[in-house]
Amino acid sequence: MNLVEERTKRTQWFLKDRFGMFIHFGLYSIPARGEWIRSNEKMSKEDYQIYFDEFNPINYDPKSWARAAKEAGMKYAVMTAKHHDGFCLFDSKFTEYKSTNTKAKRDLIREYVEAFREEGLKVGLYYSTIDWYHADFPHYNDRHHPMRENVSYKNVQHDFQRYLEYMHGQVRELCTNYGKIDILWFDFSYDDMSGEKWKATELINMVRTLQPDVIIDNRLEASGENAGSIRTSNPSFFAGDFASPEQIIPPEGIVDENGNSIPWEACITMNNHWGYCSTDKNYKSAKMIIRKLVECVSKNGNLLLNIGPNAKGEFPVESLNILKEIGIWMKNNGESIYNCGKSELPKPEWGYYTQNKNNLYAHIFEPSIGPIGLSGLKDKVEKVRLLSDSSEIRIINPWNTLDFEDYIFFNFGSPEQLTYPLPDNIDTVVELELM
Ligand code: H57
Repeated sequence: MNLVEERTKRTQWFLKDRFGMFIHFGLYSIPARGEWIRSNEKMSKEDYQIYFDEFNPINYDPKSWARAAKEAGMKYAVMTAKHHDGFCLFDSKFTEYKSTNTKAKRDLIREYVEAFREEGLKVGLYYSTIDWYHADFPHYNDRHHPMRENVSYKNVQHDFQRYLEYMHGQVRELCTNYGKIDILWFDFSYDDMSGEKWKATELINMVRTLQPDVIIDNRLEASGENAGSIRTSNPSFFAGDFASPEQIIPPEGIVDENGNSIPWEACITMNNHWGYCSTDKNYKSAKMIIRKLVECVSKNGNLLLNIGPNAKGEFPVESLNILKEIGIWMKNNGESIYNCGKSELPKPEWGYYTQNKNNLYAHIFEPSIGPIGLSGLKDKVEKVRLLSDSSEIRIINPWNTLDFEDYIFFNFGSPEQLTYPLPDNIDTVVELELM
């Protein structure tokens, strides 16, 4: 098998599951101004140390997180084992800067993987290649580093090889001590901090030996398009298994240079921060998120929806409410998401199609004043049902219209009431069984 075939095989479950939870949790949950606070506010190690000294998420209960994820219809999760600030939520023997050395005294990652697996969810780990704590990570003049303009650090030497040993050692721990890991989510590469600079071939060889089936994102490689060589027909060994567009749903999905779809996952925040931000109440509505999930699937993509738990280790109440609302819709309509992907039909004006073999799902976003037209389906439809309750929807001939070649029309309500409107809704899903 070549690399592309291996990727296709490994990502099969991922493309079926479609919907996952991202969790950004760490010391930055305490200042509650987002996970980039140390860099944004150019904080020294000492400035940031107060959060390490204080860290004690007394209500950390990943079982309740796992239940919330499962009830929302999510099938997998990815949690920050280490973010850019270098703080480890797992018991690494390579550092003192870890949750087991805080007041919490717990290996938060161990509890997370156990809790999520118990709920039947697949587990992923986020590991930051960037590290603002480790003394051997380049700091001066690095455009992201908190100490980038601190003159007292100007002449401090670093030994990048030593950092790489640290990074590889920690990835080895994560791949050895926590059972089967389903996703590794590296973040990120830029400029020449990319690919073999991370000793990526060696790293991925090790990962594949320890976790043969794990799927890996595409961020060990830098690229303007955020996709690296994964889009070529000859991807590098460390190109990754899926592309990871951040805070964007690519207009046409993501295809390789031959136009074939490649696995991708849009990661999206609920408000405007990954890490908990107490003042950011700018939450997307459940309706919008559901529609964005549909859009991803209609373009052969996944959605990884983020939660930023607070310093107590709790999901923000706004996030919980949104998850609940999503869960209600998913319970009734999940069939149009799981195992589904892009339809060959062009995007309809009233919403999106998703498709699973002979089952075509019409996601109707736009309220309608009357019969809804679907092109390209004349004499191709066996039966039509409302997905949420399996009630019959009959194909009708709208009165007093020109004969639209190749269109079918259906209506909600009785066929005599030809103007029965479809109310404004989250997403009314109509299942069409194709011949
Ligand atoms: O963990 C979340 C998310 C999943 N990725 C992290 C965020 O904390 C952010 C990654 N952002 C990358 C970034 C931000 C500024 C520029 C890159 C050109 C190349 C690199 C830069 C400019 Fe910088």
